[in-house]
Amino acid sequence: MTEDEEALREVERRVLWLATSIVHAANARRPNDSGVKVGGHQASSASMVSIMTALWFDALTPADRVSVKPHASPVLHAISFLLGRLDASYLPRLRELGGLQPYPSRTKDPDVPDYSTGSVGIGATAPVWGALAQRYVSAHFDVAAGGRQISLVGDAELDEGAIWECVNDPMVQRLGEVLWVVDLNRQSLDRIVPDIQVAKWAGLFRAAGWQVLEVKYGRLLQSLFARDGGERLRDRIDEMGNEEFQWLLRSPAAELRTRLDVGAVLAGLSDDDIAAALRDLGGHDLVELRRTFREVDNDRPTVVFAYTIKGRGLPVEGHPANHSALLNEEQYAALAQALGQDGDDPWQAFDADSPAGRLCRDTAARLERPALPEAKPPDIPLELGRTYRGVHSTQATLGRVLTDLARDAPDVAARIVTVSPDVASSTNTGGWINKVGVWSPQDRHDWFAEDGDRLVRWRETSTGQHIELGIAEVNLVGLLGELGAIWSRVGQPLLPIGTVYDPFVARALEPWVFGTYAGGQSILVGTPSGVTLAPEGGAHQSITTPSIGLETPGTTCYEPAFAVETEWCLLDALSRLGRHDGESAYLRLTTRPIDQSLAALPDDAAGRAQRRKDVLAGAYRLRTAEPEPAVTIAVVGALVPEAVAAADELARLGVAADVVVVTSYDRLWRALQSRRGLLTGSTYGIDESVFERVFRASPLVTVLDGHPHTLAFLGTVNATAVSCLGVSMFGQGGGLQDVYRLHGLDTASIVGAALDLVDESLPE
Ligand SMILES: Cc1ncc(C[n+]2csc(CCOP(=O)(O)OP(=O)(O)O)c2C)c(N)n1
Ligand SMILES: [Mg+2]
Repeated sequence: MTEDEEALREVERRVLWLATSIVHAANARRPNDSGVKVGGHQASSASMVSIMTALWFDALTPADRVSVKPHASPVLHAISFLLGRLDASYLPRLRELGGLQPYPSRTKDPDVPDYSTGSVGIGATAPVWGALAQRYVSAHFDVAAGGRQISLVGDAELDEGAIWECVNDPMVQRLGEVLWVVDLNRQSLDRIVPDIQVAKWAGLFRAAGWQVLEVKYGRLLQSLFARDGGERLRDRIDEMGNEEFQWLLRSPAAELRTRLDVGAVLAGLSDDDIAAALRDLGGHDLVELRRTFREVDNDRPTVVFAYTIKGRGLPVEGHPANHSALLNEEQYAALAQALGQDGDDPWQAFDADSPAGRLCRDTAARLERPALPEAKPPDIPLELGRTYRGVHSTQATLGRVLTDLARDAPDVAARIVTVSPDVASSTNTGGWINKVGVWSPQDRHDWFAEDGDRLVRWRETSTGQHIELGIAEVNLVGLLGELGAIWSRVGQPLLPIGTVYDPFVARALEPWVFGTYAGGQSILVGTPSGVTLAPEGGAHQSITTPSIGLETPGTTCYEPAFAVETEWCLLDALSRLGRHDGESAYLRLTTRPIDQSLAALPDDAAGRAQRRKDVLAGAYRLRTAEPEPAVTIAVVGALVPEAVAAADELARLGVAADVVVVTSYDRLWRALQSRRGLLTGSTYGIDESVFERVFRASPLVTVLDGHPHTLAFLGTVNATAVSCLGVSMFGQGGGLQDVYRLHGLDTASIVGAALDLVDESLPE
């Protein structure tokens, strides 16, 4: 072994020790009076030690970014410590408040990782979307291209649909900077992964245009294969299922010769030699790993299947139940002895003058990244000054505002990037796309350029600003998250807007929330929403999304009713992106055309400014009953015409009704929490005075094209009775008024609910 191989081995052993100790300290050494387990994953970490040592201490460049499988976070921290990026005082603080996070976290770990992971499958795909975001930003702004985007993936993560949706997207097969290394330890959480999956996976990757590499055998096993009769041993190992291999790993060394039954090739080997050979997999052989990483192509994505043993080097290695297993004190002491370490003083870096110490120092210098420029998001105008006359839907307004921005605020428009999973035209972003073009990493010929019969001109260039994905909502939010995090990676903010049919927000929900958790800032537009898309039917009707919008942290949800409100809300959302104190937004829109005169927008500048302020605070009073309301109708979005008609009808019946338009139940809820001193999270846009301005004490009917409970909290604003109208059953296609009637959202239902409340409130 050469001197630098020996140094690398030394580092590998220390990384195993530190990673195991980080988990041990959290569980066995830190006082825990709650009885709740602390946890951590020593076996999952051990599985990845050699791969990560070979990457960091040999293969990586400073431009490369790596997403590490969630359960190997201790390995990442061990490496950070050895590279001088993490203070030793953090090492005993895994899973402690303010300490090291259970899974790599970009927003909370002191040694900031390149990607947050935790939800399996999502962290694995993030670097693919990160690669696209990096390419996009370097095609449009002064940002250096390049750098590999690497995922270190657990083999059971390949069960996740998100993986295959991502691999399958046509844009992905061109991304030569993408490298996935699969930690093929044949184990998931509960079990040994059945049979042999790797041939199937390799075929899927190849069919999707990826380079597939394997690092399967260590050099010891390879030398045995080269002996006389070695083929028999190789065939025996290749053909055995995962379960049998794991069983052999757990078998006593003395039994292996018989259980393998491969004849003469093992002659002359001791039982312990055979046990060592069986464990000699490529994913634990630094030389083989190094060699394999050098074979990676640059013109297509690559997946490396690295064969490993879960728990390698620990007493639990290969045991089917080792996922959450923790070494006991005795086992820990034995490990300390085997690795020449001290369990009572575990946090040792290398002597600076030793070969391993020099390797750490040189690696730290090699991977040093230049300081980032400060991200400066553009100033976003408060409004665009357009007058919206006639009939408009909020969905169509979205497209209009985007094209207006391209004309009136080019520095803002230059940073906008829209993304759609095959619904760009049906969500009304066609005009914008015609203006800015579709982005493609390479210019592509438009075969239909001469065809005047198309709503969207599909001009694909490296400067376009719309990214079109296949129909996979999970991919949409994956890309949105990375476009929305790019400012924190390269110092250039983007303003990403994704459009999706509102019912499919739920399909993308968990990865969308994860992207926000990980620090991505973007705008998701769900449209059309609710049952208002009436003829399109029950399959496309969204019901629970208002709650999702209200309850998702780090996200402001708006549901405007009129065009000008849509403009204000979108501009407000844009002004929150690409900044340290920023956040995401979710806009719930609809295709229902509404007469804009119903908005009764004040003509004077002060009145208009006040309306805008109220809209962004979450609600404004549209109708004021004189002298005071017997009932208030609080209505959201598409249902404003029914609420106004109901107020007219009530007036005819001698019942005075206020109409309040709720534009952000999210901000209203938070303002209410704030009023009680209970607000946690962002205070941006929260205005407690909105309640005094807008809501007068009277019984309240709430009307929402979504689940009725979402607005129930409004009854507490003035401690009044409240009746909540909304959608609580699966619907069906039909005319708009028929559907509203079916769900009890039509004018008559609102009037009925209001009269019931008024009756109840009358003195006996
Ligand atoms: C979306 C999601 N589902 C389930 C889990 C719980 N979980 C954590 S690790 C794991 C198995 C991971 O196996 P693998 O990826 O092979 O990693 P290993 O620990 O074997 O390296 C599961 C199911 C999770 N973190 N995320
Ligand atoms: Mg596994």
